[in-house]
Amino acid sequence: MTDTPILVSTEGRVGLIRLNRPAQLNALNDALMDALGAALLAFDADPGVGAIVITGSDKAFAAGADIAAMADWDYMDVYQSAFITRNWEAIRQVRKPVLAAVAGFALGGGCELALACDIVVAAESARFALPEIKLAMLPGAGGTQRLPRAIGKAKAMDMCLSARMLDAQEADRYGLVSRVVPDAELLDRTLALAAQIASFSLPALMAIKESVNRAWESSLTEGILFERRELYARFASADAHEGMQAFLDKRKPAFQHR
Ligand code: DAK
Repeated sequence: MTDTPILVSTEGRVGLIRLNRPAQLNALNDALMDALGAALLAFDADPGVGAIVITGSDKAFAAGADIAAMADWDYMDVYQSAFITRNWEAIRQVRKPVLAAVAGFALGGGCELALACDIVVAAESARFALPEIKLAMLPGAGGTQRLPRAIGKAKAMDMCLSARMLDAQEADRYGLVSRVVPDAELLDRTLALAAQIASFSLPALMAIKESVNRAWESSLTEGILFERRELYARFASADAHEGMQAFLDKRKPAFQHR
């Protein structure tokens, strides 16, 4: 048992959040999701942080929503309290890049949490599934929407309807994850990637994240219009002028994140 559902720290400009319910394979209960949402929003507001990493344990990123907590709820409980929406969706408000470092099980809500991150780095041991159908539930934290966008309808239907579990290499082939690394290197490699990202201009990172997310949510014409406006806005950014001048001066840019 632990009283601290997440552990929060910073390494340079990277905010690190470790899910910390190892005895329950990091099953996602309200205490954990409240704390995770608060930590994400705190890092998002912290000018010293440029990227955020979420990780779990060696055995589980997260084995899903906490089944023990949910077992007795009825419709009015989840409807009136806006289950999922009230805390899980804090991650959608985060404007900085969020990376998931996944080892072991990423099941149900754990898989959905990874899908809500911007970059997923998987250890060889990572296993991804949306097994809610086994409980006569459905993936209700974005899984039925984000998974087909990530890997296409055919693979997503297979995973949602049959509870098929993907190993890390399959997840990589299908486009569910960004990179696969050895287990022993997972956190170091993800933190190094996050540090590299965080070294870039923060407003440019936020503009890129917002533009790529637009590709999911709009037509190509609207998305390209949005992208073009974001590109024009870079010319109002001191960092963009610094980046171009540094290239011409053959020196490293000194970004002010403005
Ligand atoms: N919830 C609560 N406890 C869990 C858990 C979970 N999801 N997963 C594991 N645990 C607990 C186990 O009960 C066990 O506790 P003790 O018996 O030691 O007290 C401990 O973690 C270790 O688990 P196992 O003994 O089972 O470990 P194994 O290595 O044998 O198996 C496993 C690992 C991951 C294959 C297995 O634990 C498992 O199948 N877990 C359940 C995975 C699962 O079904 N996940 C999906 C959860 S449903 C909704 C929106 C979203 C959702 C639902 C509703 N609405 C909008 C309404 C999302 C739903 C889900 O995510």
